[in-house]
Amino acid sequence: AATYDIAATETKWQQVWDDLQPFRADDDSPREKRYALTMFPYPSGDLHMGHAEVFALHDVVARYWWQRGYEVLNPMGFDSFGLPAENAAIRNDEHPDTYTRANIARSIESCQKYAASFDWSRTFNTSDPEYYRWTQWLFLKFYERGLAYRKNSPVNWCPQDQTVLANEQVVNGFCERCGAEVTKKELTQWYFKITDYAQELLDGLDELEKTWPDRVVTAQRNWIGRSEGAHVTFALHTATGEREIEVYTTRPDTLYGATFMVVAADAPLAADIVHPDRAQALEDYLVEVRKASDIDRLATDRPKTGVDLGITATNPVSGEQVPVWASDYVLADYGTGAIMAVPAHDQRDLDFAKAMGLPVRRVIDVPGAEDPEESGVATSGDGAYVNSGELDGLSDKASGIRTIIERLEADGRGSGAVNFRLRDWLLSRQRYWGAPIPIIHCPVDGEVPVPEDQLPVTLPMLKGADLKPKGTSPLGGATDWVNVACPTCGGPATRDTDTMDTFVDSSWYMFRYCSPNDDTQAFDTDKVNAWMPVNLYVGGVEHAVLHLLYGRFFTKVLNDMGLVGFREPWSAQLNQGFVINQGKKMSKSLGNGVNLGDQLGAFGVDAVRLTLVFAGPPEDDIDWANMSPDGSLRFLQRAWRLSGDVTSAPEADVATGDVALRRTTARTVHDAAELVETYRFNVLVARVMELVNATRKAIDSGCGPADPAVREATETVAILLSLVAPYTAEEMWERLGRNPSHETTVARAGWPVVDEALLVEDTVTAIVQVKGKVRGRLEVSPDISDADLEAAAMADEGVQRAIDGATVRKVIVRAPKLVNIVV
Ligand code: ANZ
Repeated sequence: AATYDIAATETKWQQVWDDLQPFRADDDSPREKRYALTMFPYPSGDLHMGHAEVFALHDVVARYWWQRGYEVLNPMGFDSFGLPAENAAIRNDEHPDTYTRANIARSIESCQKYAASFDWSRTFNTSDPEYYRWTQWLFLKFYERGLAYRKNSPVNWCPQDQTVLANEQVVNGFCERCGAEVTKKELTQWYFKITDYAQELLDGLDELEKTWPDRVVTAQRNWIGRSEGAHVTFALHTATGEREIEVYTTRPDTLYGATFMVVAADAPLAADIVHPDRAQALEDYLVEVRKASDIDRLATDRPKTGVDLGITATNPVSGEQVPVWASDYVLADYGTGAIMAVPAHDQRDLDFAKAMGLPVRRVIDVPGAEDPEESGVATSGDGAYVNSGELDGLSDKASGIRTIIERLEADGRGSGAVNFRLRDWLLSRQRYWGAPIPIIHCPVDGEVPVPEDQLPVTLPMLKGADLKPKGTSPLGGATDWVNVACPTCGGPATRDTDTMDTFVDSSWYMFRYCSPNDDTQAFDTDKVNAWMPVNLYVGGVEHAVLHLLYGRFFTKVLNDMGLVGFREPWSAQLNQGFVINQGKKMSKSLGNGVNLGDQLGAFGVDAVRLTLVFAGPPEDDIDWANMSPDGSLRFLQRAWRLSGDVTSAPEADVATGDVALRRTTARTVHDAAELVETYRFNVLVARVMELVNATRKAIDSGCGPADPAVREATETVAILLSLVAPYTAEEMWERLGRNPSHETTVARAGWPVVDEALLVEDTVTAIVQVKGKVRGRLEVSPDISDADLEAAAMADEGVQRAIDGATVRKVIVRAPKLVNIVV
């Protein structure tokens, strides 16, 4: 059978597309706008199978929108600053700048060969000074608003990458980038005050829930972690005098059962209040604590450790004196860093009490539950309050909580409170490859922002310098760069030597694409408001609480600044699965990596794209070992052969064509739209395959190749395939005589127009009676109106013969089944 030459076809159409630039988004187009965005890659290598998958899926929607007549913004750039690119560069013994530029050039070429419908006229890299100038500008705007600040606190430290990390970058205790176990360090670092937006970030999810994947919404809700409870104040009796200590609890109703207190061992408070006799013990303990990750510290099954601080506190409702301990199971930066321990009803408190021999007092009598002190199992269920003063007699939690909060408020010892798990976003990094923080430290004036007209603060190249992570920023060694005059007093000052994390760069890139070459501002507000919010954002679920949370935060701040007209950047979202091989994630150590270039070489771009789209629902993982790109290629050749068989002219009147094939075509087009809009791209491919089969059958053993319905079906195949297999679609279009001199592209041909009437496939048989006898049967639409059915009955020849000129006295119509004519 005839086949087309893959390599020649790819070269030919790339040239045509280069000339035509069919996917340039025009800001001034009168068409309705759509913004299709896919997460931009880190240029730490060339494109791989994962990119091939996302770009193929994403392109179905972008190309569909073009065909439907929208003006589509589908940009692509590179998240070129940051650890992934920097680490890869260091491994390759190259400067990150040269290294990322080379990768970007290769990736663009690969994307173009891959026929991804990106608008390359809008591309940028986050490491371009023209871009990071505005990243720095935004930092300064946040700083002005009090949303960027520096503080000293225990922070996550990656011993491998030798830098601090945001909480969001610590995944189950390990570095999100390199997998090393994260430890804690006490450091002064820069933060964004994302916690100011905690409630709003949570509330926004109620709307996003309708169009975002559940797992992302749930991950964000849990990460923000809102809880309701109370702040309770305990009087503390230290060696140096009286002071107060506040705790956060979700169960203030268990206050009578608080038999001791625990302070986070690494909170400054612990060292402040410890009795001098116990200070050494605390210090020794701290050495151990610093090694543990937060995940370990919060684990319920971990043996409890701690130090008696040698002081007591007063329980504010019972007046009882309770001991105060320090332990690592209380986190320094959650709540107030101190807790009231209720061992009878909190498992970790009970484990601690048992380990340290502290008292346990039950305050809720949970029916059927054993005594926690004996069983070792804390009870958290509902029951009647006991040993609880004014609460005794009550038995529901809500009234218990309300009553105790009223009492605390009356006594001035506490109040109802809401707490969030979300922490401020630590953004500074002790690494080279990032946007320098535009702050100058002056011994006289303190922190001084770099004046806006001096932006960007250019990252010095430091060619030949050792950029390996050492725990402090390599920029510290660039003395000429570091030493500057203070913008305020002119005296000697130094630049901040930390750089911003990559996630800062990617928090606003979606705005920049709307006016990518504007050198007067970060982005053009009118253009941003015209294109955004993004209609569909396609990318990896691994960003659920990182990029996807940070970008939402930035958008809210920018809206507060009056720079964008909306508060959520991404209206709808789709997360693709992973491409795996032989049941496992591809990895060097397993040797199961699949090279994209090899696959493209063997089967061609279209077959690889089709395979990835056809594999299953987009969210599912694709095991490449179970795929058959050669099968995809055979299908594409089969589709292409149709275009050579069509013998009717493009002008042939399709209305005269074979009805059965026309119905199949109409139904396919109709369903295809819905399938794309509901992300069932694999089903779309299956339907195109069916249409190809039906057309082949019509040619070989049906109406024959000259029937205009065959042309209609084949042209429809070409247009639908343009969403998935752009090269094959172009070849077909050309062979069909639609684009003989390459002046257009099938990708912009427009969505096929079909006769809606052909969609009414199901008919019912209506019976027509004249004088009580069946005189006619009509095939009609199930939703035909009474009037139409009556008219159809009257027009029927057999019926007219039966009436035979007599006067019709009455017509009873029961659409769609019966017409009874009385004469
Ligand atoms: C007393 C109590 C009794 C508690 C009880 C629970 C059950 P969420 O829901 O996550 O906000 N807690 C408070 N601060 C803490 C910290 N810094 N480190 C570790 N644990 C901390 O959890 C709030 C509960 O977690 C608080 O309520 C406190 O224990 C603990 F039957 O207080 B509870």
